[in-house]
Amino acid sequence: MPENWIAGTWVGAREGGRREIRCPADGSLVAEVDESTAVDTEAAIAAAREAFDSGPWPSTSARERGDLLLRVADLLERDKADVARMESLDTGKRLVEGEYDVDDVVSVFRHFGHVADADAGRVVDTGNPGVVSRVVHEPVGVCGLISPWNYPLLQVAWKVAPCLAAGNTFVLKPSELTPHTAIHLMKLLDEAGLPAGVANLVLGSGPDAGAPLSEDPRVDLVSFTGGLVTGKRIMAAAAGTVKKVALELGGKNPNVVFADADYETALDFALTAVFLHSGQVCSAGARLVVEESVHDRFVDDLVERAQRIRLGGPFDEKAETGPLTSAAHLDKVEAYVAAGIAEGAQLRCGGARPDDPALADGFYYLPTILDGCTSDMSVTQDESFGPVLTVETFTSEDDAVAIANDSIYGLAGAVWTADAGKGQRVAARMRMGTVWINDFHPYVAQAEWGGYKQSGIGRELGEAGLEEYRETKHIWHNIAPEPQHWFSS
Ligand code: TXE
Repeated sequence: MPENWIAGTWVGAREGGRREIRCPADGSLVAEVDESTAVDTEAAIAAAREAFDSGPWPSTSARERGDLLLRVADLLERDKADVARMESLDTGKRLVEGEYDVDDVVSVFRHFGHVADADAGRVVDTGNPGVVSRVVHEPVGVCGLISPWNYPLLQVAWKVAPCLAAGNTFVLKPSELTPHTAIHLMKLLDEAGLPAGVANLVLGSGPDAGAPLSEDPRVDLVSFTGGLVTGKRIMAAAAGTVKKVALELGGKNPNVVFADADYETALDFALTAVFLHSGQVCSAGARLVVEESVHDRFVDDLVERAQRIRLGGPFDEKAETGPLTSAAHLDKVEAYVAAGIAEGAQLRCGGARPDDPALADGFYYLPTILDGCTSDMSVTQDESFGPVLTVETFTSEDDAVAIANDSIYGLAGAVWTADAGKGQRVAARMRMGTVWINDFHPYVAQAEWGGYKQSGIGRELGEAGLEEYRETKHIWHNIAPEPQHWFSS
């Protein structure tokens, strides 16, 4: 079956390309899918344009659109087992994590389903009884949605659900590494009753299938989640036609641990913060900033526990985390660690691929801790997106804040302390879109998510998540027009 979904029909890549999707856990072939090029994306853009300009979707009521999203949430729950399995095969992540991800996806569709009609605009008091003045929300138009491979369907849901809630049409280009759940989502949108041409999907690489979404004048908005370098490229390309741009570009997220924190809990969460999904999480707590007085014990204990983390594939019930997504990504993480050691970081554990023959065909990398780091090293500044923790120390609250903020990124961070006042003070000074106090990673669809500084532009989820996909118009209605006689002639 062809895998591009364009104008309500499954079509193959016009130039006939195919791509093998292999499970990163063992290299096994999952499937072959279409590998599209710009011609396919242009056809998808044309379909989305036509559906926006002439189709019924943009003018359906916001409640109808919300109801459709709620139906999609129900369908995803129905298909949870299959969707989780697809996600785990494409990403190599543990099946249980694939299942958690589907639950999160459902909550995102429900959130935007509920809020779709929550804000119909407002009436403005002009002081003039002859005028009715309203501020209304309208869809932006055709949206280009480009998503990554770490949480494939969740990242898609964060874009697709608000995009549809606001009445837009879209072309989705998921990561070429993990296309299956996006394909399935198109089937569910169709089953839920979405008109043809509103949702369009093209599979393929970023430079070929993705690039037209930030260049084509028929696209009004481009929303991208991925790496900083690609994000800058997309923003520059979008400038040519002044598209609306939404970017989520990851981070180098500090996890600040004060000596008075609940020791065991802070230790446990410091591990999850960075080693969950082998560090392939935009909010990964990859930068431990720990108070000097507890540093030695804390890092010794972290190393001891990190060395016991069990690696394995999606269906290995003993596994605690999985592989990296690709050979290229594994190479990148290895080079990052080598650069850190060359800069003077002290390798405390990991720093290599595992020697277990059962893992030899997967892209595994051992949980790695680099101690003795400073803010001027590349390892504390650059995102590795792998299972690599850097450790820095501080001696005062001001020092902790300065180190935590010494980054071009500003996506997320955490502070651990038993002193509630200190927690609030430090959190208020941390320049990040999300700060956890005595926690790491949780998010809810009702609260905004997004980055300060070079971590991105705009907000996903929450109320502002819908704003990204809406234009706001002021309609001034003079209900008693009369000549003004401004000019006497
Ligand atoms: O991402 P890319 P890559 C970070 C992480 C990782 C780095 C690179 O540090 O090591 O990014 O990963 C599409 N026009 N994050 O190379 O290139 C591409 O096809 C249009 C953080 O895998 O950013 C895919 O669909 N599209 C992150 C998507 O962009 C283009 C999640 C992401 O790919 C394109 C993943 C182009 N010119 C990686 N080039 C997060 N924020 O969560 C590529 N793409």
